[in-house]
Amino acid sequence: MTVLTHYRTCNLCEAMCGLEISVDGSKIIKIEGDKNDPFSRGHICPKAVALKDIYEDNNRLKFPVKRTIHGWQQISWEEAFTEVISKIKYIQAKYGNNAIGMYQGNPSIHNLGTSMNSPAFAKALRTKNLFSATSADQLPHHFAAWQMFGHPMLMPIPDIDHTDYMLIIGGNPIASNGSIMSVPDVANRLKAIQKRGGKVIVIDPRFTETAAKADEHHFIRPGTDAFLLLAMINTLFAENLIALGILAEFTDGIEILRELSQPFAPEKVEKQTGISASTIRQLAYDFTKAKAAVCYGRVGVSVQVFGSIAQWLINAINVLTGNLDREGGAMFTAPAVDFLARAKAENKFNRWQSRVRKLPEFLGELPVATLAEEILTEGEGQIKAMITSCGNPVLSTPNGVQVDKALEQLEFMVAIDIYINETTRHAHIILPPATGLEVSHYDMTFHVLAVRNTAKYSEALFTKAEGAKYDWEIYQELAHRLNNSSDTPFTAEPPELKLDMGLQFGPYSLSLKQLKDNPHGIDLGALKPCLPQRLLTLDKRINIAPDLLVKDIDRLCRYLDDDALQNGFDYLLIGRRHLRDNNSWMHNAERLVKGRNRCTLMIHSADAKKLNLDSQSIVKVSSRVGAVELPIEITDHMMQGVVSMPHGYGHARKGVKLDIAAKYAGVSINDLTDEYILDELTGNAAFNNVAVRIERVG
Ligand SMILES: Nc1nc2c(c(=O)[nH]1)N[C@H]1C(S)=C(S)[C@@H](COP(=O)(O)OP(=O)(O)OC[C@H]3O[C@@H](n4cnc5c(=O)[nH]c(N)nc54)[C@H](O)[C@@H]3O)O[C@H]1N2
Ligand SMILES: Nc1nc2c(c(=O)[nH]1)N[C@H]1C(S)=C(S)[C@@H](COP(=O)(O)OP(=O)(O)OC[C@H]3O[C@@H](n4cnc5c(=O)[nH]c(N)nc54)[C@H](O)[C@@H]3O)O[C@H]1N2
Ligand code: SF4
Ligand SMILES: [Mo]
Repeated sequence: MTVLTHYRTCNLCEAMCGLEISVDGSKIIKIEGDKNDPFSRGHICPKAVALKDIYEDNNRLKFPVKRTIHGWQQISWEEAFTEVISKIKYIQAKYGNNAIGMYQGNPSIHNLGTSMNSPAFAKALRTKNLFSATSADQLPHHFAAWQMFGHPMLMPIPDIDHTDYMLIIGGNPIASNGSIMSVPDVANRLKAIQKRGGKVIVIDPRFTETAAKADEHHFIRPGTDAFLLLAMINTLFAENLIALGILAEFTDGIEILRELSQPFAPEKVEKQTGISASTIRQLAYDFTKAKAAVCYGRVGVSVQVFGSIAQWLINAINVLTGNLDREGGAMFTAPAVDFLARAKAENKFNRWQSRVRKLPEFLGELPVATLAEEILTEGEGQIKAMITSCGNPVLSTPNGVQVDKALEQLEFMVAIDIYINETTRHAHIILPPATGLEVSHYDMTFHVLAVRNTAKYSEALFTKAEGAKYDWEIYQELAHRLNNSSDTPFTAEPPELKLDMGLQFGPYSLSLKQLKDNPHGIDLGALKPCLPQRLLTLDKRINIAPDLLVKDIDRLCRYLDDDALQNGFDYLLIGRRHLRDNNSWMHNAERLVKGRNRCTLMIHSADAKKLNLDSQSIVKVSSRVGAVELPIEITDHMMQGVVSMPHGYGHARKGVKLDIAAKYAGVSINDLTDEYILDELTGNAAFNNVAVRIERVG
């Protein structure tokens, strides 16, 4: 036996953990954390080992397949490309360019070849109907960053390794390993805050795994974070705690913020938020008392009806207290490939609207909450064909049942994906790229969002299956065939060429060779202050009170004395993540799904009692759009009146070819979530504000 050791970055979540993989030929002996990775320092989570399962998974596709009346049949790449392109061209000629829709999912950003090449393909479609998981996730972060700092990717990242006070709102990094905060080994990094005398505070409707490690946890009613944040800002002004420091020299709009926070004294928001006025005041004091503090909000505050206001106010608190761009506060990265260096301020919002509901475009995309109706509603501009890439909108987007129905009636659908799942089963053709251990890797995006500047390139461990294609080959070929006549010669270009250039032009003048010579990665140091130079606003100033966001406060005010959030139902449903899940697509790895059923409805014991439920009960949960049945889990870790279930389950649909996931099918939370419950300003899905009824079954 000749055992070789391979080093690479795990591409499954945002944490970028370094892996040490021992292989004997094509056999993986073990996958461990790479202790010499300067960023992750040996940390991994259980999902990393599942890279082996994905590599070996018999359900994973390696060659194009076509859906026929006799089932799925393998076809050649040439036949697949020819048919896909001729169908796209036919449909665009018949109905117009907008008759093609495209949805791109989360792994797009976790794959070098896809992240660098799918945009050109999407552009070649010349359609306004582009969608992605962004509008089911972090869109409010981009919106607030663009409005305040001039660019959607200029998002401040918590300097977790140097802060003394970390206020975490709507994030559960112990389970998720951090997001818009690439932070491997987060548990130890949080513990280090406490060891140096600092504090970690969690605001969440559930007492989460992160809350369990924190110094304080406060329950909050889902969707009401904007009230809490305004009351904190109100306190900062009322108690003379505003201290911008050097930021004062280039920040505008302070007086507007003072005025608009006036009606939101802590006492005024107690009922809505469920947090006492004294606690809110204390949070504001403690935040300003700390040597360096950071307020960080993640998906729990993003996917709610006031997601954009909340992300804006989180940034605002960091600015008002002088904690933006300060060591231990919220900082900006200096990545080795710096695509922001040449970026400029431009309008990227509401340049067009969706056809049916007139939802606004942002960053060239429309909100995914409108996808199904754009397919189902007849008339000029109706979507007749779809391309999905790295995405599973049937399980991941609001009112998944309707998305399912919509995809079923398309004239044509192509999926660029590695599995036949809830979404791709509707495709006529699936184009599967090589993935995981078969591809090289560099995190274009997550180095921009990391708590420390590092750079790392990973070579492919295994060669792809013979005759298989890389993602960059697929996207480039598709784009080429759309843009050129069939006799124009073409060879695909590996992403390494552009990566090498990006590194050389970057702030550290690195090269691909240097990264190859350093397989554990290169440490480029802690985050450093960079304002006002780094700002991308036209006037190089921070706008702490952007008009669009200020105007949206009127909408918020309508909820102040009102129970509109409950929509007449008794319970609010929120989501949750578990360390062993990865959105919808990793339930086909036995080692991650075995054991206790995780697809349960968590409910507080007092609520269970009210509903006459015991620990063995199955409940029917219904919302405006649908109903599901699932077992409950009684726990006082839930806020009363709030229930939680994970997303990404619901694999029992007909035609799904995921043998292991089928045994742990569960039900989909997005059969309950509502495509009309949105952050109305941006159209982002508000998964966490779905009101539901709960009944005992049997
Ligand atoms: N209710 C509720 N819904 C949610 C959320 C929530 O918290 N609550 N979270 C939202 C969030 S944050 C997100 S990001 C979205 C995710 O939404 P999606 O991105 O739509 O869903 P995923 O489950 O990540 O699906 C990934 C797809 O990519 C495929 N895939 C995996 N690897 C590769 C690859 O290398 N190449 C290709 N081509 N395909 C690959 C998988 O087979 C799968 O089909 O879900 C959102 N939905
Ligand atoms: N293991 C694992 N890791 C993942 C993923 C995964 O599916 N599994 N998905 C990846 C993806 S795509 C993303 S975007 C990230 C997300 O990373 P996180 O944002 O850390 O994800 P969650 O664990 O969903 O944490 C959201 C928290 O918000 C809380 N919450 C819900 N509603 C509200 C509210 O109205 N207000 C407040 N204050 N809190 C609320 C929830 O209870 C939950 O604890 O995780 C990534 N990492
Ligand atoms: S935390 Fe994320 S990056 Fe690290 S091993 Fe787990 S899945 Fe991979
Ligand atoms: Mo996400």
